[in-house]
Amino acid sequence: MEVENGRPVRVTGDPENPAYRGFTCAKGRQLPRQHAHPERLLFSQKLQADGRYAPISGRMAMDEIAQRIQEIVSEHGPRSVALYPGTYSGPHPVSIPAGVGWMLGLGSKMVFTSSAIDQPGKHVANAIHGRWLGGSHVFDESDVWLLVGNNPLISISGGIPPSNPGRRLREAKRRGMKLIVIDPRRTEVARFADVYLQPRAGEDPAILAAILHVVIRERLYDADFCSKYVSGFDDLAERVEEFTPAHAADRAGLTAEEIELAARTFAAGRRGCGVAGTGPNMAPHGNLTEYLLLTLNTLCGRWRREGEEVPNPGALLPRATPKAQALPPRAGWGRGESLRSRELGNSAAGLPTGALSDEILYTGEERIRVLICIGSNPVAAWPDQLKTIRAMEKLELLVTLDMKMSATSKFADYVIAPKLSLEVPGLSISSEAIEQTYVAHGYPEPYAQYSPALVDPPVGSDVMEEWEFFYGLSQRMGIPLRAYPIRAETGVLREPRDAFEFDMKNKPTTDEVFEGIMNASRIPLAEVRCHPHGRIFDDETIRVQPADPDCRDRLDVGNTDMLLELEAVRGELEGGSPTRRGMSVPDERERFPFQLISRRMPNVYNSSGRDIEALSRRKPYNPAFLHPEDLRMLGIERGDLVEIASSHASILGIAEPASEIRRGIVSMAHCFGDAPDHDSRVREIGSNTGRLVDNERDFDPHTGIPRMSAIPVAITRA
Ligand SMILES: Nc1nc2c(c(=O)[nH]1)N[C@H]1C(S)=C(S)[C@@H](COP(=O)(O)OP(=O)(O)OC[C@H]3O[C@@H](n4cnc5c(=O)[nH]c(N)nc54)[C@H](O)[C@@H]3O)O[C@H]1N2
Ligand SMILES: Nc1nc2c(c(=O)[nH]1)N[C@H]1C(S)=C(S)[C@@H](COP(=O)(O)OP(=O)(O)OC[C@H]3O[C@@H](n4cnc5c(=O)[nH]c(N)nc54)[C@H](O)[C@@H]3O)O[C@H]1N2
Ligand SMILES: [Mo]
Repeated sequence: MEVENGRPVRVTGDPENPAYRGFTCAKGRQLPRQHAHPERLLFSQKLQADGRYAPISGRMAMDEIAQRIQEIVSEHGPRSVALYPGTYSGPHPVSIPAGVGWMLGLGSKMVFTSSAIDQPGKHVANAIHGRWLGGSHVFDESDVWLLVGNNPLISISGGIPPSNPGRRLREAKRRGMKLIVIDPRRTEVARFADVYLQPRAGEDPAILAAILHVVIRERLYDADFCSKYVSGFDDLAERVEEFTPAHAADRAGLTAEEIELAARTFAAGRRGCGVAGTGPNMAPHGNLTEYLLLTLNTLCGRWRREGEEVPNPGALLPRATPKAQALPPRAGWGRGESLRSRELGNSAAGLPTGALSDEILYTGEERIRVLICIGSNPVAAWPDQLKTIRAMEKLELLVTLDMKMSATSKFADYVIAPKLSLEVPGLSISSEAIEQTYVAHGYPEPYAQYSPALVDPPVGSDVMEEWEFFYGLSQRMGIPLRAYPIRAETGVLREPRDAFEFDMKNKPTTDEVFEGIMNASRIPLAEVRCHPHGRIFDDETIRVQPADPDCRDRLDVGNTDMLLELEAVRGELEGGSPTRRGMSVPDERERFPFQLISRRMPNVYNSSGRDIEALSRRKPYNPAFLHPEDLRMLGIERGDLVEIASSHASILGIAEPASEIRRGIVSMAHCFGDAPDHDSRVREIGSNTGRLVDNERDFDPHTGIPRMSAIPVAITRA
């Protein structure tokens, strides 16, 4: 990064960085513009009686907020306070630990994260299937790879390592890796696929069950691994028997041969993994999709065995102590705290964020009255936007920590102006640690980097780091602050870390807090700091140890609830039985003949980036992408305004032909638009697909995530 007059001016890739090798993403390259954005908040804001906002010093904001929370808590108890960390808590490694630490100090467990409206099925499936303590195969060593509804070349988030996914994919193809992609849109990554399936949306459980059917019928599984380490095989085999390739093909609009080819190709590899993304997790039965994928990996024995080296023994993470054995299944849901407003509770994916607006709107005792948002944007991101807005209006206190007056901040009582990424020290820990919760995510090598704060905040501004806000609240409320280490749902075993106690008299620096929370890193932070370009710390070889002699634990591929859900999927289309929306499938398909699916666009990050001109130059809105033949059939042309209606609400969209999309599908990015007052600006800000989502229908009974992809919609000219 180049600095002129104390301000960042240019970001370019670092060819000397051994993991990224010069790769950056467009959004990263525009950080200087984000930092200098005219709408960036240089002062915290307080809502005035007349509905306008006025600047307030950070200290005074913390005084007032602490006092208000104390009043509400003394009347209604700590449970009335909720915290919602979103995607921009990720780049700031201390912000979630400090926010959660403050909540626990306060005595509230009401922490809701964006994970529960992202890929909650991953957490649930990993819990009930169990985890393999030797870890998974990684992309760079594999000869087959399956992607189900993710697009890592654009999302740069999972499925292919985030450090230069394009180069890694090209190298893998050159090595002869076979890539299988299942996605209703022929995505950027699907162009590299050896086997590409373009199904109707929402049929992933049936397709994966049929792939398992073929793997079992043709005995393509790893019988030795299954006999030693797996339970539930016979129940699974019995359940998938009726999921013939012909049945799945019929529902998903594929051919049986395509599904058979995908199954045989996947099973023929020696090393590999199947990974799903947000698409199928937001479509119904996300837990089941993730569970069937883990089951497929397990049947094919795609786990590291005794004596094999682990590719990433940890850098900022503690040292791996992998073992060739299963961590037995645990409860996927029903884990402690429950909502008052709905029959939903804490699952392996945390509390049900998809239902948080109900918990705020609830009229009984113990509702949520205070919400603190860290780097998150409920009005843009939560399912059912109109209900979310009602919830924001009902809160007694809404505080956001946000760099601008986001769609949510416009409803806030206080908006705390934060320091931005280049103004604070940074660590690569969040991309490393994700390996602990998700299979085949994170860095495939022991890479780590520390970067110091590179510039000061703008002269005259009053901004703070997210953790400083929670530290300030804790001080004022007289509660100790502790940062807890990431609690691993554990991909490979690791040495434990200790919680870090903040000194509540002498405020630590961010660097001191980093030292404190990285207290058990395999590579000491001081050593990581000596390598300004980042480094792959491949100095140590750690191999998977033999299983404990008396270990009988097994991975479970026959979970009763999942097999019952699969049975229900089998029955869904039969005899015109009513869907959970109260309509038979044929009736619904007639009234709402299209399926709206989720996607990500290259130059935005959820609700961030679309206001940076260099990023949105070509299109500041989120087009409604449709197959050209569908547009012709509807009499709609490129750029026409269309109305997209679900059974719940309707939004405007701007039509854009895209021949890579399956017919009958409309593909549209989320987190665009704003509250309804701004709808007439659809050509400048796009529209909010979350408004189409009904968060009380077709929701997952365990994580609460509603149907946010594969939504039945009707499309007409507006
Ligand atoms: N319909 C539909 N809904 C979806 C999805 C979908 O595919 N379809 N995707 C879901 C997914 S996967 C997710 S993760 C959620 C995202 O949900 P959220 O995390 O709630 O939403 P974001 O838009 O990512 O919010 C980021 C906020 O951080 C602010 N920000 C930017 N930089 C900084 C910073 O440095 N510090 C601070 N404090 N704030 C900053 C931005 O201005 C923005 O308001 O949305 C979910 N919602
Ligand atoms: N450029 C950019 N990058 C991002 C983000 C962003 O907003 N922009 N957001 C970040 C966040 S918060 C996240 S969680 C990750 C997500 O990362 P990914 O999961 O890779 O997200 P997408 O690129 O949206 O890929 C989802 C794919 O699912 C497909 N799909 C939709 N419905 C279905 C279905 O029912 N079945 C199947 N098989 N496929 C379906 C869509 O066509 C799409 O190609 O990306 C992160 N990276
Ligand atoms: Mo996400």
